[in-house]
Amino acid sequence: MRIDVITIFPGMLEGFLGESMVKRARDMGIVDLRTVQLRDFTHDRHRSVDDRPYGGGPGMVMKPEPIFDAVASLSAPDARVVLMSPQGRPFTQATARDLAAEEHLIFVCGHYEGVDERVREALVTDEISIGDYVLTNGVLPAAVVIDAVVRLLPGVLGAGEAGHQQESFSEGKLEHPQYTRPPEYRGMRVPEVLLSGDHGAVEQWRRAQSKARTRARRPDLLDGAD
Ligand code: JCQ
Repeated sequence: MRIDVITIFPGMLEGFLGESMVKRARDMGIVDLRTVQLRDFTHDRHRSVDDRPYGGGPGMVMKPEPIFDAVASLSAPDARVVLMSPQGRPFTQATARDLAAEEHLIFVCGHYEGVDERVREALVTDEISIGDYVLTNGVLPAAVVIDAVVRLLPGVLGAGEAGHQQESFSEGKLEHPQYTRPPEYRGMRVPEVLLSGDHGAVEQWRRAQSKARTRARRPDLLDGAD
């Protein structure tokens, strides 16, 4: 998969990408990930990527020309062009699976008060939000989406980790509690059933725990959403 990220803060993304599982995927040649400096597509002396809003008001708006030119420089007519913004459709595991099936993703990271609406009209194919809060720019949201997508690409997770994808959110429920050694720590015992060796009983216990935890913390998931 090819991923391009258009931003005025490429260093923010490179820091994350140089450490995470995404680095492993890059080293293995599974993902070809590049950052594109938006300021390289400006034409004025100050390399401006934003300007004052027509109609007045506070804040600045991202200019259309550098964004259109940056995307055009990638000459990728078939790529999905993803705008990260609080106004987007909420990001879910289903969105991650959908994007993981693509050949080429281009992320446009917004800043300031927003982007000129013509970018949405004529360039962006997907507008995605990672949650109902406002950040200073779209780089961290893009990193979140990239992380969720890249771990789904074949070969990125180890054999042991891969089957795990089927559980939890993919099945629409929260994870059951997990324990490892020792069997007692500071007076807290691991539930007896997990030490019993009875795989059927363990499975039953985990299912019940998962359901109870989902009902308590995320009842919205039990209504069949995603
Ligand atoms: C993404 N949840 C929050 C901030 C404007 C495109 O316009 C803007 C983009 C941002 C950055 O993204 C977020 C965000 N999901 O803040 C303001």
